[in-house]
Amino acid sequence: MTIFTRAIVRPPAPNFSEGLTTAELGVPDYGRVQKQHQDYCAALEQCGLTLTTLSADPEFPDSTFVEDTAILTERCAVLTRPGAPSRAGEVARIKDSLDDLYPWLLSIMAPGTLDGGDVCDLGGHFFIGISERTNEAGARQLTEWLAEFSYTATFVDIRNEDRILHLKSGLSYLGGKRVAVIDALADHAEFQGYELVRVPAGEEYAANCVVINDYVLVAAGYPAFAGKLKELGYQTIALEMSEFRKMDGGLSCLSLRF
Ligand code: CIR
Repeated sequence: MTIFTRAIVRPPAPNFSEGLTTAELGVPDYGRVQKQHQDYCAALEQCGLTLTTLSADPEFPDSTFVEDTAILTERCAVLTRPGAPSRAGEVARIKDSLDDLYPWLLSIMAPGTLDGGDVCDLGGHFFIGISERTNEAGARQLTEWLAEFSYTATFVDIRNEDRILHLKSGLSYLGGKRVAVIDALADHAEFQGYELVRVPAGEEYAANCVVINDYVLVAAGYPAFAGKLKELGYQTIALEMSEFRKMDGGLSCLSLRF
Protein backbone atom coordinates (compact mmCIF):
# COMPACT_ATOMS: atom_id res chain seq x y z
CA MET A 1 0.00 0.00 0.00
CA THR A 2 1.23 3.50 -0.82
CA ILE A 3 2.72 5.38 2.11
CA PHE A 4 1.30 8.89 2.09
CA THR A 5 3.23 11.78 3.63
CA ARG A 6 1.42 14.90 2.42
CA ALA A 7 -1.96 16.28 1.48
CA ILE A 8 -3.33 19.45 -0.09
CA VAL A 9 -6.56 20.86 1.30
CA ARG A 10 -8.58 24.01 0.66
CA PRO A 11 -10.99 25.17 3.38
CA PRO A 12 -14.56 25.85 2.26
CA ALA A 13 -15.39 29.46 1.38
CA PRO A 14 -18.31 31.32 3.02
CA ASN A 15 -20.39 30.78 -0.15
CA PHE A 16 -19.81 27.00 -0.05
CA SER A 17 -23.58 26.44 -0.19
CA GLU A 18 -23.68 28.00 -3.69
CA GLY A 19 -21.86 25.01 -5.17
CA LEU A 20 -23.42 22.23 -7.23
CA THR A 21 -25.62 19.65 -5.59
CA THR A 22 -28.29 17.06 -6.31
CA ALA A 23 -28.61 15.91 -2.70
CA GLU A 24 -31.78 17.72 -1.56
CA LEU A 25 -30.63 17.50 2.05
CA GLY A 26 -30.92 21.21 2.85
CA VAL A 27 -28.51 24.13 2.97
CA PRO A 28 -25.18 23.52 4.72
CA ASP A 29 -24.52 25.48 7.90
CA TYR A 30 -21.23 27.32 7.36
CA GLY A 31 -20.15 27.08 10.99
CA ARG A 32 -20.59 23.32 10.91
CA VAL A 33 -18.89 23.09 7.51
CA GLN A 34 -15.83 24.81 8.93
CA LYS A 35 -15.78 22.58 12.02
CA GLN A 36 -16.12 19.42 9.92
CA HIS A 37 -13.30 20.56 7.66
CA GLN A 38 -11.06 21.32 10.65
CA ASP A 39 -11.75 17.88 12.09
CA TYR A 40 -10.97 16.34 8.70
CA CYS A 41 -7.62 18.14 8.58
CA ALA A 42 -6.81 17.01 12.12
CA ALA A 43 -7.56 13.42 11.07
CA LEU A 44 -5.19 13.70 8.09
CA GLU A 45 -2.50 14.86 10.51
CA GLN A 46 -3.30 11.95 12.83
CA CYS A 47 -2.64 9.67 9.83
CA GLY A 48 0.83 11.19 9.59
CA LEU A 49 0.29 13.67 6.76
CA THR A 50 1.82 17.14 6.52
CA LEU A 51 -0.79 19.51 5.12
CA THR A 52 -0.52 22.26 2.56
CA THR A 53 -3.54 24.44 3.25
CA LEU A 54 -4.57 26.67 0.36
CA SER A 55 -6.71 29.78 0.81
CA ALA A 56 -10.47 29.48 0.65
CA ASP A 57 -11.61 30.55 -2.82
CA PRO A 58 -15.08 32.11 -2.99
CA GLU A 59 -14.83 32.42 -6.76
CA PHE A 60 -15.35 28.66 -6.86
CA PRO A 61 -17.81 27.48 -4.18
CA ASP A 62 -16.96 23.81 -4.90
CA SER A 63 -13.21 24.38 -4.67
CA THR A 64 -12.91 22.70 -1.26
CA PHE A 65 -13.39 19.43 -3.21
CA VAL A 66 -9.77 19.57 -4.39
CA GLU A 67 -9.65 15.88 -5.30
CA ASP A 68 -11.51 16.58 -8.53
CA THR A 69 -8.77 18.83 -9.93
CA ALA A 70 -5.80 16.45 -10.19
CA ILE A 71 -4.67 12.83 -10.19
CA LEU A 72 -1.54 12.34 -8.12
CA THR A 73 0.57 9.19 -8.36
CA GLU A 74 4.07 8.30 -7.20
CA ARG A 75 5.42 8.81 -10.73
CA CYS A 76 3.37 11.62 -12.28
CA ALA A 77 0.51 14.05 -11.77
CA VAL A 78 -2.30 14.87 -14.18
CA LEU A 79 -4.38 18.04 -14.04
CA THR A 80 -7.99 17.21 -14.78
CA ARG A 81 -10.60 18.99 -16.88
CA PRO A 82 -13.72 18.93 -14.67
CA GLY A 83 -16.98 17.98 -16.31
CA ALA A 84 -18.96 20.77 -14.62
CA PRO A 85 -18.31 24.11 -16.38
CA SER A 86 -18.59 26.02 -13.08
CA ARG A 87 -15.57 24.09 -11.78
CA ALA A 88 -13.25 24.43 -14.81
CA GLY A 89 -11.31 27.35 -13.31
CA GLU A 90 -10.36 25.37 -10.21
CA VAL A 91 -7.63 23.55 -12.12
CA ALA A 92 -5.49 26.63 -12.83
CA ARG A 93 -5.72 27.45 -9.12
CA ILE A 94 -4.34 24.07 -8.05
CA LYS A 95 -1.62 23.98 -10.71
CA ASP A 96 0.68 26.37 -8.82
CA SER A 97 0.75 24.06 -5.82
CA LEU A 98 1.69 21.06 -7.97
CA ASP A 99 4.22 22.66 -10.36
CA ASP A 100 7.07 22.50 -7.86
CA LEU A 101 6.21 19.00 -6.67
CA TYR A 102 5.88 17.15 -9.96
CA PRO A 103 8.37 17.43 -12.83
CA TRP A 104 5.81 15.51 -14.88
CA LEU A 105 2.66 17.61 -14.61
CA LEU A 106 0.33 16.52 -17.39
CA SER A 107 -3.15 17.67 -18.44
CA ILE A 108 -6.45 16.37 -19.72
CA MET A 109 -7.39 18.36 -22.82
CA ALA A 110 -10.67 19.13 -24.65
CA PRO A 111 -12.84 17.36 -25.64
CA GLY A 112 -11.90 15.19 -22.67
CA THR A 113 -13.45 15.80 -19.29
CA LEU A 114 -12.39 14.07 -16.10
CA ASP A 115 -13.08 14.57 -12.39
CA GLY A 116 -10.67 13.13 -9.82
CA GLY A 117 -13.64 11.63 -7.98
CA ASP A 118 -13.98 9.18 -10.88
CA VAL A 119 -10.44 7.86 -10.55
CA CYS A 120 -9.60 5.11 -8.08
CA ASP A 121 -5.96 4.01 -7.68
CA LEU A 122 -5.70 0.37 -6.67
CA GLY A 123 -1.95 0.37 -6.21
CA GLY A 124 -0.86 0.95 -9.79
CA HIS A 125 -4.03 -0.19 -11.57
CA PHE A 126 -6.73 2.46 -11.92
CA PHE A 127 -10.48 2.23 -12.26
CA ILE A 128 -11.81 5.23 -14.19
CA GLY A 129 -15.53 5.91 -13.94
CA ILE A 130 -17.31 7.08 -17.06
CA SER A 131 -19.92 9.36 -15.55
CA GLU A 132 -21.83 12.57 -16.10
CA ARG A 133 -18.55 14.36 -15.34
CA THR A 134 -15.92 12.10 -16.92
CA ASN A 135 -16.27 11.23 -20.61
CA GLU A 136 -14.57 8.50 -22.61
CA ALA A 137 -12.15 10.96 -24.23
CA GLY A 138 -10.99 12.12 -20.80
CA ALA A 139 -10.70 8.55 -19.52
CA ARG A 140 -8.70 7.52 -22.62
CA GLN A 141 -6.32 10.47 -22.23
CA LEU A 142 -5.72 9.61 -18.60
CA THR A 143 -5.13 5.96 -19.50
CA GLU A 144 -2.53 7.01 -22.06
CA TRP A 145 -0.72 9.27 -19.62
CA LEU A 146 -0.76 6.57 -16.96
CA ALA A 147 0.56 3.98 -19.44
CA GLU A 148 3.60 6.21 -20.07
CA PHE A 149 4.46 5.62 -16.43
CA SER A 150 3.69 1.86 -16.55
CA TYR A 151 0.29 2.11 -14.88
CA THR A 152 -2.80 0.34 -16.21
CA ALA A 153 -6.48 1.31 -16.18
CA THR A 154 -9.95 -0.06 -16.85
CA PHE A 155 -13.15 1.91 -17.34
CA VAL A 156 -16.26 1.45 -15.23
CA ASP A 157 -19.38 2.89 -16.84
CA ILE A 158 -21.58 4.39 -14.12
CA ARG A 159 -23.82 6.51 -16.36
CA ASN A 160 -26.81 4.35 -15.42
CA GLU A 161 -26.16 4.71 -11.69
CA ASP A 162 -28.12 7.82 -10.86
CA ARG A 163 -27.51 7.43 -7.11
CA ILE A 164 -23.81 8.31 -7.34
CA LEU A 165 -22.06 11.39 -8.71
CA HIS A 166 -18.62 9.85 -9.13
CA LEU A 167 -17.21 6.33 -9.19
CA LYS A 168 -15.67 6.85 -5.77
CA SER A 169 -19.05 7.89 -4.36
CA GLY A 170 -19.76 4.14 -4.48
CA LEU A 171 -16.38 2.47 -4.23
CA SER A 172 -13.08 2.71 -2.32
CA TYR A 173 -9.81 0.81 -2.43
CA LEU A 174 -8.98 -0.86 0.87
CA GLY A 175 -5.54 -2.30 0.00
CA GLY A 176 -4.43 -5.67 -1.38
CA LYS A 177 -7.21 -6.95 -3.65
CA ARG A 178 -9.92 -5.53 -1.41
CA VAL A 179 -12.49 -2.97 -2.57
CA ALA A 180 -15.47 -1.54 -0.65
CA VAL A 181 -18.42 -1.26 -2.99
CA ILE A 182 -22.14 -0.50 -2.96
CA ASP A 183 -24.50 -3.23 -4.19
CA ALA A 184 -25.46 -1.21 -7.27
CA LEU A 185 -21.86 -1.40 -8.56
CA ALA A 186 -20.85 -4.83 -7.31
CA ASP A 187 -21.80 -6.77 -10.45
CA HIS A 188 -19.57 -4.80 -12.82
CA ALA A 189 -17.31 -7.27 -14.63
CA GLU A 190 -14.29 -5.03 -14.03
CA PHE A 191 -14.29 -6.03 -10.36
CA GLN A 192 -13.78 -9.74 -10.99
CA GLY A 193 -10.71 -10.94 -9.15
CA TYR A 194 -11.16 -8.40 -6.37
CA GLU A 195 -12.40 -9.18 -2.87
CA LEU A 196 -15.50 -7.03 -2.59
CA VAL A 197 -16.55 -5.68 0.80
CA ARG A 198 -20.23 -4.85 0.36
CA VAL A 199 -21.45 -1.61 1.90
CA PRO A 200 -24.69 -2.46 3.74
CA ALA A 201 -27.94 -1.21 2.19
CA GLY A 202 -28.91 2.14 3.64
CA GLU A 203 -25.25 3.04 4.34
CA GLU A 204 -24.20 3.72 0.74
CA TYR A 205 -22.77 7.14 1.55
CA ALA A 206 -20.09 5.44 3.69
CA ALA A 207 -18.66 3.70 0.60
CA ASN A 208 -16.48 6.76 0.10
CA CYS A 209 -13.88 5.97 2.75
CA VAL A 210 -10.13 6.67 2.56
CA VAL A 211 -7.24 4.42 3.56
CA ILE A 212 -4.31 6.54 4.72
CA ASN A 213 -1.32 4.68 6.15
CA ASP A 214 -2.49 2.86 9.33
CA TYR A 215 -6.04 4.27 9.32
CA VAL A 216 -9.27 4.38 7.37
CA LEU A 217 -11.30 7.58 7.41
CA VAL A 218 -15.02 6.75 7.45
CA ALA A 219 -18.10 8.95 7.59
CA ALA A 220 -19.67 8.96 11.06
CA GLY A 221 -23.15 7.50 11.43
CA TYR A 222 -22.78 4.30 9.41
CA PRO A 223 -22.21 1.69 12.13
CA ALA A 224 -22.72 -1.47 10.10
CA PHE A 225 -20.05 -0.53 7.56
CA ALA A 226 -17.69 0.78 10.25
CA GLY A 227 -18.20 -2.52 12.11
CA LYS A 228 -17.28 -4.50 8.98
CA LEU A 229 -14.09 -2.52 8.58
CA LYS A 230 -13.14 -3.10 12.21
CA GLU A 231 -13.81 -6.85 11.84
CA LEU A 232 -11.45 -6.86 8.89
CA GLY A 233 -8.78 -5.34 11.14
CA TYR A 234 -8.84 -1.71 10.03
CA GLN A 235 -8.32 1.12 12.49
CA THR A 236 -11.05 3.63 11.67
CA ILE A 237 -11.41 7.36 12.28
CA ALA A 238 -15.08 8.41 12.05
CA LEU A 239 -15.71 11.94 10.80
CA GLU A 240 -18.97 13.88 10.73
CA MET A 241 -19.68 14.73 7.09
CA SER A 242 -23.30 15.92 7.18
CA GLU A 243 -22.61 19.36 5.68
CA PHE A 244 -20.39 18.11 2.85
CA ARG A 245 -22.91 15.40 2.02
CA LYS A 246 -25.47 18.14 1.39
CA MET A 247 -23.25 19.24 -1.51
CA ASP A 248 -22.63 15.68 -2.82
CA GLY A 249 -19.17 15.62 -1.28
CA GLY A 250 -17.45 12.76 0.51
CA LEU A 251 -14.26 12.16 2.46
CA SER A 252 -11.95 11.53 -0.47
CA CYS A 253 -12.98 14.74 -2.28
CA LEU A 254 -11.64 17.00 0.44
CA SER A 255 -7.94 16.35 -0.12
CA LEU A 256 -5.24 15.43 -2.60
CA ARG A 257 -3.04 12.88 -0.87
CA PHE A 258 0.46 11.90 -1.99
C1 CIR B 1 -19.77 18.87 -7.31
O1 CIR B 1 -20.94 18.61 -7.64
O2 CIR B 1 -18.87 18.92 -8.13
C2 CIR B 1 -19.47 19.13 -5.86
N1 CIR B 1 -20.59 19.78 -5.24
C3 CIR B 1 -19.16 17.84 -5.14
C4 CIR B 1 -17.91 17.18 -5.64
C5 CIR B 1 -17.58 15.95 -4.90
N2 CIR B 1 -16.34 15.42 -5.32
C6 CIR B 1 -16.04 14.13 -5.34
O3 CIR B 1 -16.89 13.28 -5.08
N3 CIR B 1 -14.82 13.80 -5.72
